[in-house]
Amino acid sequence: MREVELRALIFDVDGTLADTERDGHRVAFNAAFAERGLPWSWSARAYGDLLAVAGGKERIRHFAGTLPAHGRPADLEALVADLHEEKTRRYAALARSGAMPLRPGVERLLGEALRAGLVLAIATTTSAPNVTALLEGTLGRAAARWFAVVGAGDVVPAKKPAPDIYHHVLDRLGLPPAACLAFEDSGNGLRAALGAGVATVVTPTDYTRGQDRSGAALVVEDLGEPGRPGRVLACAIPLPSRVVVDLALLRTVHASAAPAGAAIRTDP
Ligand code: XBP
Ligand code: MG
Repeated sequence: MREVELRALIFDVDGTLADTERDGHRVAFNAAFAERGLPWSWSARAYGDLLAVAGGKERIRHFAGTLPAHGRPADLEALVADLHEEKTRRYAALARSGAMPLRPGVERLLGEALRAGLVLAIATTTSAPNVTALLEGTLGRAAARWFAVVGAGDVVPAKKPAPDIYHHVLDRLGLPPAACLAFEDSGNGLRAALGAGVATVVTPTDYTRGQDRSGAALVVEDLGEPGRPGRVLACAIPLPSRVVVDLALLRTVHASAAPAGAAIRTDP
């Protein structure tokens, strides 16, 4: 049994706070490509494969590398930077418009945690302007101040599944990993959190449903709402088949979580 008290909840953004990839980031990437007159357009299916590459700039660079030599742009780095700036402008406008609502239970759990005196943080690969825009578009301008630390994008050299962003957030929180729980949607994100020693709750999306969730402390379809509990997909402790993820449940899961990274086998 873990002896350390739960002090902080660390949230991933894309796929975890909100389901932002298919109808948000992907749409913004395609609009940026069209704006620059490029014959590139990522289908929902192709984008699901491209999500294996964390980071929008890295994703564009990877995609360009898959093109036949004659289709590759001359000055790739300049193009990647320009496209990503345009894409981020478009995505932030979409996020600020409220087009991407928070996933079930997210707003409820954030409020419960704050009222109980827990610290909130964000550890994400996406760019910082996107985080601010999504919080403004879903919770209002003041919500950015709910999070003691926002670790985003290029603030660390290596992106998920590297643990760097979680190390960055833990350092700035001044908390040990054992005092925290992470919330992620993808295999890359889970490995990043476990790599930093943080026990993790996974709420998969359509894009990440089939990914390896080994090591997760809890896998649940979403955080649920009273009267609409989320289906439990895997957990190391006995739970009902559906749960509302609240602080009482999180404290139980946290207390029983094996040292992060232990191979809790889950069938995707
Ligand atoms: C998801 C990502 C990001 C977004 C695109 O981040 O990998 O790259 O897909 O955002 P997370 P950018 O799940 O860690 O929140 O274009 O700003 O990278
Ligand atoms: Mg994610």
